[in-house]
Amino acid sequence: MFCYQCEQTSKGEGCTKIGVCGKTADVAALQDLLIYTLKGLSLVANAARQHKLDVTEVSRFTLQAAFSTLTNVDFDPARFVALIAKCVALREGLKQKVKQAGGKAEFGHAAAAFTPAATSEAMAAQGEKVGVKAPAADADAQALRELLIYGLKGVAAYADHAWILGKKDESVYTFIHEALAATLNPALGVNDYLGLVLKCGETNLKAMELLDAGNTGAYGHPTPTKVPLGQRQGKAILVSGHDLKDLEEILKQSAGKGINVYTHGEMLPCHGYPELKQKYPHFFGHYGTAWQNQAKEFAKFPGAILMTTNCLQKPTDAYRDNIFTAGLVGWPGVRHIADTNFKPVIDKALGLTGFTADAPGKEVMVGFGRNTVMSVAGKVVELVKAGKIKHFFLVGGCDGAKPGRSYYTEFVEKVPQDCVVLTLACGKFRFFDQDLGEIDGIPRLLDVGQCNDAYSAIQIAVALSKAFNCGVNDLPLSMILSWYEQKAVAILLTLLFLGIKNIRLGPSLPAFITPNVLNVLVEKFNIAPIKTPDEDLKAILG
Ligand code: SF4
Ligand code: SF3
Repeated sequence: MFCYQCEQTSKGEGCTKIGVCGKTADVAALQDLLIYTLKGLSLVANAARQHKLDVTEVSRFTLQAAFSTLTNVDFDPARFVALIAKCVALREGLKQKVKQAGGKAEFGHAAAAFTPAATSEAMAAQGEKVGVKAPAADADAQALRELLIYGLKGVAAYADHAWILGKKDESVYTFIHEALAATLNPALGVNDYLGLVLKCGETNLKAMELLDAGNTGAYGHPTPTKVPLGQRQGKAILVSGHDLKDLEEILKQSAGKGINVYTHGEMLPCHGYPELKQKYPHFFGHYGTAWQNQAKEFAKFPGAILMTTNCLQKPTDAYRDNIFTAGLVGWPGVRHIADTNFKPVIDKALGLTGFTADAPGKEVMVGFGRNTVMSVAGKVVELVKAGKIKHFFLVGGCDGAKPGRSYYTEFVEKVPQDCVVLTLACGKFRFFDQDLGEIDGIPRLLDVGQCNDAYSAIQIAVALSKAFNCGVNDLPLSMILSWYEQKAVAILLTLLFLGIKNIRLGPSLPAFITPNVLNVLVEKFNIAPIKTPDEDLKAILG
């Protein structure tokens, strides 16, 4: 086994026996084999497009399959065996169509002709040979190839979320196929890959724009909303992950049954969507914090739990019977709901005690998406010009279990009173319930949303740069980012594509980046690892 795709990777080098995330060696190898099979499918899809053939089914499959290999999504070997078989079947079917359309029968690489072995074990052995250590021009090209593949997994994830909400863009899927196929060429060098990773960032911007249109089109623009962190007496369902459609379905299907619905992790910002919060009075509040605390938090939740994509951890015995997975999420032996009929979740909630008494708690504010923030842009500009707001910090990204992540809590605590903190994604749980107060009616802590809402944060930065008549890099704005999985990699590539400089990244730099590649990123984008909150604040504010 060798996997180093996430921030949590063992010793900052690579997981070699079992993933720190809980991924087993066979699942790691099957995921590598699936990516390899997708590369072969991509070669055929590229040829099919040249012959103007319809590749809709192949595109959707590619998104789902790549998303399944994202960290903390699917740990079930059986699901990967099925995905690999389907990938080969789609590839062979598409080959026939290409041939009938007068195209070639050979695709120049073994990946397009590969046959999976008969057993899961033998397939895992095949996967071991085609993983991250496959030949490349040199170590730097290999590093950039893996950076590209992880970025593509992130793009696939966002494009899949968007597809579920009816938003599609052929250019996104075309690039994913072209880039996956390109990684099969061992002659590609550093400059080729640099071009591809920036194009990946550009494509991700499109995917995120689609997703933004999907979310706001279906559920309205988020508005400032207070979310209770306490509990209400009654039966309960907890929904975690990022899939708004699943949350909506749970709300619809559980209405009028005496069940209160709570969000967990990245679902918190969903309380800000008018079509969710205002339509369903039993959509009550938020429970718990970020994904890495789920074992502790889920064990104490007295209701049913639904895990949508992405960050699932190994369920403990304390709640194994109460948890369900949906969409692309999977854990061997955990009940999976593939068709959005959530009756089993509702029945489970009705059979459990629920909360036996009201337990009032704090409240947090969500709903500062681009629409809301832009509506007060004029006032914000005035406050900056009057010297009342000195600087903006975007403190966002993933959370995780490492102790170094307390940097982000401390950073926000130390941000001076005349500065505003924008945040998004699950890293916010390091400080989300702090009362940072207001500056002339503008809250000092603005929750832009999920990691899926990074498009909204980018639009806010662009709007501010227009209001100040300067470039985004010239704004009094600093990005202090934390990464964990491959959605964050895709967002980072988007920021680089947009030419955003001076990003501070932590808690540690990716293990797959070589010193030479890091030098390129530093030279071109002045990207820097986080130091201490004091040092970084001093360097930024002077
Ligand atoms: Fe290790 Fe991360 Fe890979 Fe899991 S996803 S095996 S923690 S590098
Ligand atoms: Fe978090 Fe998984 Fe990345 Fe959506 S829930 S940001 S880690």
